[in-house]
Amino acid sequence: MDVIATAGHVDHGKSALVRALTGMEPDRWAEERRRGLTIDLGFAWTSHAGDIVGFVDVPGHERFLRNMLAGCGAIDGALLVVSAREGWKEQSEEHVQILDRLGVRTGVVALTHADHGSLATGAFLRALERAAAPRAADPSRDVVALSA
Ligand SMILES: Nc1nc2c(ncn2[C@@H]2O[C@H](COP(=O)(O)OP(=O)(O)OP(=O)(O)O)[C@@H](O)[C@H]2O)c(=O)[nH]1
Ligand SMILES: [Mg+2]
Repeated sequence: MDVIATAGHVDHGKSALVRALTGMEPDRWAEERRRGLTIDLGFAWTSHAGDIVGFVDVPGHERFLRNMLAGCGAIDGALLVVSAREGWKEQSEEHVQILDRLGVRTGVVALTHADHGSLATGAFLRALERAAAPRAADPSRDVVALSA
């Protein structure tokens, strides 16, 4: 089983994407559902090509950074979620720096909210440029535009 952790700024669509990919609800607590905000780690899984793929859904809000850190300590890859509407934000950068320092070298960038406006808007293009920017220790990072 491979385990993938989400990463990215608050409200950029991490939990919605995990829900769409697995059919499972990653926000476990009533308070999270009431506030529409992930606070604690969420867990979901699906099967792919005969194997199980597990997801750890992390909070994007800066106040819950410790929970994000707890969730991505032993993962096989990251699903970095960047809203095409808002573009690259503080926790996009912070989470990527954390993943870099933890040695997570495998990942996919999901440009969410692709249904919001044109894929040629400035925010979308800047997010794409930033997310795909080559990093010395990160030779490949696929970027996928989607809508959950
Ligand atoms: N239109 C549209 N709405 C989306 C998309 N993805 C997520 N949303 C909405 O965006 C809002 C935030 O989505 P979440 O999945 O809660 O965001 P999050 O990144 O998990 O937020 P935190 O866990 O609090 O950091 C919700 O209202 C979602 O329904 C998308 O691709 N298109
Ligand atoms: Mg969430």
